[in-house]
Amino acid sequence: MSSPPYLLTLLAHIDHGKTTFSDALLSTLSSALNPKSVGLARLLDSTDEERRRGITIRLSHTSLVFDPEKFQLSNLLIPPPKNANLTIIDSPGHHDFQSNVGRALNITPSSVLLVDSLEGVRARTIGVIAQSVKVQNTPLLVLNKCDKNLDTLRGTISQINATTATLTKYSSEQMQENYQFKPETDGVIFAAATQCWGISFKDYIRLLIRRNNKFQDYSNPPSSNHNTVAPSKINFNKLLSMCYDPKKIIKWDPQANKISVYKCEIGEGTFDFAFPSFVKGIIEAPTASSALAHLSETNLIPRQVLEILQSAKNLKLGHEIMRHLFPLAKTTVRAIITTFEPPTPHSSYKNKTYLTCEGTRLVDSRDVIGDVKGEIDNITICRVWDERVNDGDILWTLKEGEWKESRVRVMEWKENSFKCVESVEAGRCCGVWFESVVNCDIACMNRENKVKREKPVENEDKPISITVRPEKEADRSDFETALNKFTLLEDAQVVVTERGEVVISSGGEVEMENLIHDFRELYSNVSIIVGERRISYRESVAMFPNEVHGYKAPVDAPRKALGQFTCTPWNTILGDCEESGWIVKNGTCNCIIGGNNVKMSVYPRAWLWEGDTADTDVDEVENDKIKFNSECKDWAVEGENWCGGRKNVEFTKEVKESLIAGFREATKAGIVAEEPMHGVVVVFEGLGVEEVEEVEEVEEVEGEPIPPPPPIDVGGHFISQISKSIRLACLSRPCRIAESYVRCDFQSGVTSLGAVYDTVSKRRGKVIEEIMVEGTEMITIVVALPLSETTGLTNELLDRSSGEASAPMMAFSHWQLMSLDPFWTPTTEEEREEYGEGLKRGDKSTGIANVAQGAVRKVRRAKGMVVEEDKLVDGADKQRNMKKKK
Ligand SMILES: Nc1nc2c(ncn2[C@@H]2O[C@H](COP(=O)(O)OP(=O)(O)OP(=O)(O)O)[C@@H](O)[C@H]2O)c(=O)[nH]1
Ligand SMILES: [Mg+2]
Repeated sequence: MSSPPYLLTLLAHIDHGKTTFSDALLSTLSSALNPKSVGLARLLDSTDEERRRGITIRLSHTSLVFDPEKFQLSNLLIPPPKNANLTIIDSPGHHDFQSNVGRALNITPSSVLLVDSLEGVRARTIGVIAQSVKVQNTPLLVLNKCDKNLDTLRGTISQINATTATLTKYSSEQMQENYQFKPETDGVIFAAATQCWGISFKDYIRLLIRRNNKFQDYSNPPSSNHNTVAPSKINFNKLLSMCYDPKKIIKWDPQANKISVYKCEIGEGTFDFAFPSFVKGIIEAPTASSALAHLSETNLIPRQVLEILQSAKNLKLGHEIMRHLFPLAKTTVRAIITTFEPPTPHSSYKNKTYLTCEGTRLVDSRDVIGDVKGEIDNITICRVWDERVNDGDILWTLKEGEWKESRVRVMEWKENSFKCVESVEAGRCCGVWFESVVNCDIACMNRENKVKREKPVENEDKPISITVRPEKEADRSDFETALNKFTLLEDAQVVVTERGEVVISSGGEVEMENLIHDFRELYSNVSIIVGERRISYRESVAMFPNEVHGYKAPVDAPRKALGQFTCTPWNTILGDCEESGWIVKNGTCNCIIGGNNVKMSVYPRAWLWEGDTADTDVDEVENDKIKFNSECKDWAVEGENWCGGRKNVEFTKEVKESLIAGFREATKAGIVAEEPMHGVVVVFEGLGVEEVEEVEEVEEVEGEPIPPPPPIDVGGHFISQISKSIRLACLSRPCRIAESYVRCDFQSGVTSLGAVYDTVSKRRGKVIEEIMVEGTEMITIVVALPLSETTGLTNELLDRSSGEASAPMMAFSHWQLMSLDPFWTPTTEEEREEYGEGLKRGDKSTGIANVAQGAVRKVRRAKGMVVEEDKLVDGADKQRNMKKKK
């Protein structure tokens, strides 16, 4: 029986070599693969789609058992368990599938961060580090593709450390420490996954020292600057840190039998020069014998080892020698054992295997058939990560930080319902019913194996949506069954709108394409029609440019603003508003609902949208919160919206609850295009009973108490009216639309830069960074681009750069407010002169490129809402009736 596994997730930007790395481990630790097939077999990319695209889409894992003695690792400070088990999960590097990475991270305490040593930190490298920081998942660092580059190791590590430092800025000191990679430890590996070798800098120093077996204890630090010191006096750790010093070079002097430390110029130190040239001497040698000659010159490899290598006839290249001397699996295993705590053996669970599930969603018991129906109320959909889970096992479950033991029943989805099964194998999805908890976060055999987690995995943004429907209406019931299954087992977000439309959302175009492909191929046996791509926006309000810029908010100038397009809910509210005499002005609304007079104000949280990047200044958010708290009672937060009541006003519990309910309803769907509202603060100023003119004077009779005022009716009508008045108050502020931005990261040759920048600026993109890739003519370009402008970007870049630009890697970056007013029409004399009286469409064809208006129209049209398009035909010729000549 194998021991509990070291569980690790492989993390990296796309194509940095995760799947190849797992191939390399498989080739050494199992007999599944020949080293020559590493990188070609890609065993963990098993689905057809993954093989066709050459990228990882689904999480897949493999469990490897290794014998520490075989690797001569049993003499380590922390002895590894015998027959240790290493379970690695290969995750996708493509941004669209980032939620899969989050799921893997949530069930593994540690990870391996791979970075291409030449490309360095890329968009998804930042993304995966952020995801890993969120769940406090400690990583090892593997600088991969060292066969291509060994010249910029220091720079790449500094770049990675700078990135992790920024991302752990607000974490504990321990976390900040864990995320600083030190090349002088075993936790940083320099590897060539395709060649199956991996060496740590410490390995190289070990060679230096092991040159003479007498040098085992190094206690005193040497003095630098040409002083030669006996190695026996050197403290190993001190020595390592000296070796990393760019101004010192350390050499073994065979004649004097001493280690000498010399002062040197930057870039000539041990780490920057001696170590890379040692490796290069081997791998760049044209033949195995010249590589061996280099090794014997360096005098670092014991003669016996060299002789063994010389006699091995099958060695053709230096890479093969590297693989023999420093097998990647061994370096990795050593790094894992020395960096991570050993998994606790679960001796109390003899005869039972290790299991981890990941709870995702609840299913109603109506979906279950079989003998268990009566006792089952909720089923959690789980994925089994290791070995198998048996029906009736007792598992440890974690929910809201609390561990609890619970018996489980396991079932599999078969023909539209869950059926109990005896056991479920690793890698499979299943339904699990927990006897004593509902929807736990994770479940496993041994709770000590799990690290504590502060937050659940992030709720990823899925900005791209499309609608699907069955081709024939008669197939709807089959379609819905398929959809049900799809929702349960795939990582898609599926929403059925009020209009009955089925909307599938995803993180990007590739994920969407893949989801639709899977839905068609695996789930739905009826033909489906896929609608147009839909992008979500957010709605907000801006500050008061009214007085400053002569701005007229729609409420103050209904006709002009509405000339642009009909905004149905607005009209309805306006009607109500006129009838009931609500006073709406500059973000406040004073309304009378059922005899109550409610006053509220709406403020924009303007800072939320300031700046071009996602990193909102946390201090500023805090300041705003303090300001809000000093004047108001903080009641509720809904997304990025806040609501509260004035401090000096008392609201009863029922009134407060109804006001919050109204606020929630109003912010769920904004007034302009029913998109969610963001960055809005609603303050309830007061509530009173309206003074009605003909109120009977209540005569005060001496001695009798004054009758209390009539109770305030705070039912459904009150809530909906509050919601309407909040939306109306929002509309009396300048309305704004926010769009989501992606960070695109690609490379281009210098010659095609002009065409590339032209493409980017045409799509309203902004260049954030340009970095020359060292030793090449290529430039890495990072741009922020609105998501709506990314359709077809890859092809356009390729076309315009004649194939020189690489396909852009996109990752969600931030939401940004459009400065344009979607209600804008020419009002001043000059504007009318320039743009004319006529109504203009919100697109570029008419001279006014009002992107905000265009976006609103698009969303409204997609949602089936009324859109009053420009009916005027500018400069149209007189229409003629074409009579057919007989
Ligand atoms: N030269 C060199 N190429 C490598 C190395 N490791 C991987 N590659 C190549 O890099 C490419 C991508 O490797 P993969 O293993 O598919 O990368 P991945 O990180 O799994 O990619 P995704 O799953 O799509 O995120 C392949 O063409 C590999 O052959 C390496 O050590 N050296
Ligand atoms: Mg892969």
